[in-house]
Amino acid sequence: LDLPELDHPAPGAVAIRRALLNHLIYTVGKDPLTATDRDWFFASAAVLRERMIERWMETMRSYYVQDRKRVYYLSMEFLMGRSMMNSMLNICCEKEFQDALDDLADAGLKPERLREMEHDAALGNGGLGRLAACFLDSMATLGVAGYGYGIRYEYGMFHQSIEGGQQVEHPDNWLRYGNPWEFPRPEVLYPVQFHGRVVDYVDNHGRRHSQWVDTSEVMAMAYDTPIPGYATGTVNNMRLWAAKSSRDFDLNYFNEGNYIRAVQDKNESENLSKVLYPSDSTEMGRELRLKQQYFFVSASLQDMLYRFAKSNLPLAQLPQKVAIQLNDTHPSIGIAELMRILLDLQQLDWERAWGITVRTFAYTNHTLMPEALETWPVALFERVLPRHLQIIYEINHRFLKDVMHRYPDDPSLWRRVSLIEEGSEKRVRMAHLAVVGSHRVNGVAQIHTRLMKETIFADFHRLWPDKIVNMTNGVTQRRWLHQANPALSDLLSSRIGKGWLKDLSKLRELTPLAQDAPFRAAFAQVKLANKSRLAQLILQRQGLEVDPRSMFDVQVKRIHEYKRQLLNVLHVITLYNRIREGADVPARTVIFAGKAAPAYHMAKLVIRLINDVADVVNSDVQVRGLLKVVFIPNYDVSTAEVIIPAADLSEQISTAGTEASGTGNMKLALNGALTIGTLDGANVEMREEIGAENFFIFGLTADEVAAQRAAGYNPWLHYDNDAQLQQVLHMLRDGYFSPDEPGRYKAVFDALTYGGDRFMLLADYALYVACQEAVSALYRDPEAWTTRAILNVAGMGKFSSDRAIAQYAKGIWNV
Ligand code: DL6
Repeated sequence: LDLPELDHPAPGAVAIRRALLNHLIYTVGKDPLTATDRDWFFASAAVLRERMIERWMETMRSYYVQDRKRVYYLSMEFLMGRSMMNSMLNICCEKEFQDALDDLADAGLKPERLREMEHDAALGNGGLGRLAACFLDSMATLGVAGYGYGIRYEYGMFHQSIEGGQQVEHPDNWLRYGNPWEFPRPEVLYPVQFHGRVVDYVDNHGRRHSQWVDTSEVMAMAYDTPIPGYATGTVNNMRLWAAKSSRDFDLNYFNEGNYIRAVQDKNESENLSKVLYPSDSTEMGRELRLKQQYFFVSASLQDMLYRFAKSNLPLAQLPQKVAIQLNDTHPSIGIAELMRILLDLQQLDWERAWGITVRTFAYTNHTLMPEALETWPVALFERVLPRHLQIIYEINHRFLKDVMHRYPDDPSLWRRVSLIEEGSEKRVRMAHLAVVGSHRVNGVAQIHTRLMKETIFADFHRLWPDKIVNMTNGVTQRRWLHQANPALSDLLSSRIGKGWLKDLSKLRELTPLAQDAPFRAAFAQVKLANKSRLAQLILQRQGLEVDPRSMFDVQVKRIHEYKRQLLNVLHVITLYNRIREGADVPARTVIFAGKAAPAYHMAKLVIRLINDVADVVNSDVQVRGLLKVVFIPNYDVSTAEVIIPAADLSEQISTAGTEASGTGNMKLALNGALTIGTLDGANVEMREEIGAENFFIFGLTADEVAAQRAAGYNPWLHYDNDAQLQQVLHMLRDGYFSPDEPGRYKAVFDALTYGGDRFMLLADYALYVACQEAVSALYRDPEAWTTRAILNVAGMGKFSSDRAIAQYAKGIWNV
């Protein structure tokens, strides 16, 4: 190929350029003359992957040779997003790689387009799945021998479009062009059993045993993805399981000449890993979901025990060599499965098996919302996993015997803590199984952990006062500051060095710089550039122009009643009314993004309302450019990476006591947004770190919410005394924003008033509006605003997932 030589290549760039061309030609099979952007992306991924492989093997080998204790993070969700930039950074050739890409412009490569060619790996719904991804990054960076185990869904989180103001879901066919980061392992294949029945038998020594027989079988096949740590040789592994039929087709049907039926059975088995359930924070009691849970847990446990067996240690030592972290209750069937393996296959007696199990498992709770705590009908369980149900009954029997012994006069306590919920339909309580079967249970922010101890797990806390611990969440600064916000990353590094990439507490060194005028100017400049970049995206995606000099007021997260996007809308309408009455306020662009669970009617109605309000506000000349409302469709990791660095104001306004932690709150503050929020989740700790004077807090506290709820919350009290609120609510009720269908938002009005509103929006409305006024006042003083924004960044050192993982390692995993 006739390519010009590089002028001043960074060391390594020449080799990378050569490797890129080689891979384009020999791996992707394309001539540079005809290569598309996507071809170049695949060539780049091949180069990066190649540079990870040796370290990956070396890491795995060293864990084996050193017989390291392994940490297995079991999660139904891993919301990884894109991997290319992360690999570049962590494999240490970011600068060289960029140089090589720039120099290939002559060969037809467009570096700025390359990034966009990568499809997000969206194997998660939101916070819980993204936390798992941040934790993998931090485990690799800290050198923890951590493995992620999950499901390789063929279809990830649905793609959201907005049509006629409403959410429409489309399948996320993320594997269509192939996934360059994964390694299929057709030889790593485990059988997973379902259905069947249990038979009892007595062995030669007269001991009774059980055996699960006549099962149907699905195979789990492994796909491995390397997880590189930052500035370390460590490359860990994420192993995701895909379902494969145990036979290509059923020979019986085939012999009968029923070819179609034979293939149909194969498809049904493979449906197990077909699609991610697109629902967070609500229980979904579907058989397929239970099967997905058992499927990946069973395969993962077989894999771990295979690895453990290579150490030739007795099973009694499993807890010294293996820690299993349950990411929510979704994998908690693992407790019964390990018991089954130890009892039925290894023939251990109950006490020994139980001791091993409890010391191996730990459980992270991510929600206090009762409707999100999984329970399964006993009848369903019995059909799908009959032996596990027996084991759960036995766990419960022994546990309750102990409780009765300690609290002989408290039958109500026995009922409350039982693993089985009695009622018209008996159900298995997975959270109780997880608590009883784990040696540690953790919440994800201080307030959440306190409330766990006081509410949903109060009885268990009384039984085991040391079991429940706190592990406040964190996010990886590599993705959420360095990659997402390269200009801010450079600015910070130019003043305090790059140490913060590995030790986020170093951000404290920024504190004095808040008083440094040139630094403030540079900081404000970066923010403005990020806002322009977002304005560009909004223009491209929606054809809507927004002013980067207006305040970017951002609420991005799943759409859920408890997160109260609706409260934000009430404020927007209030502001709109005031502006129309002539008020002079600093210009705002209120930006929403987020997906609603497809069956969550109220959440979808809120999306529609936001879009309807946007239509009215954005086209009203009386608004004089002082207010714009935007709903950015299809919020995903990549979109978050553009929105978050551009935010001035971060909306974290859940009803106190409902948001377990939040992690978007952390990402936004880390990028210099000021928070307006309630004393909920991690907001509480962020405010402590950042300083109350730099944080906009409003609203009822969790204790006040509980007290009002107990006393009987009366929304009309707030309605009756607030003319401004009435005006806003009447506009909703009477179809101001939906003239084509005046009754469209009557249900919203009703939910906030007659419905008694669990999330108490009206109780917080006036306080919220007043707090927003304080926000506007501060925004009028750009120097003061920027000072506080810098102090926000400076105070975020605690909220790295590195810190969180270090705490898990010490406090739970003992590694
Ligand atoms: O812990 C991660 C994340 C928290 O930050 C959020 O506050 C919480 O809502 C979320 N929980 C879920 C609920 N899923 N379930 N079950 O996603 O976890």
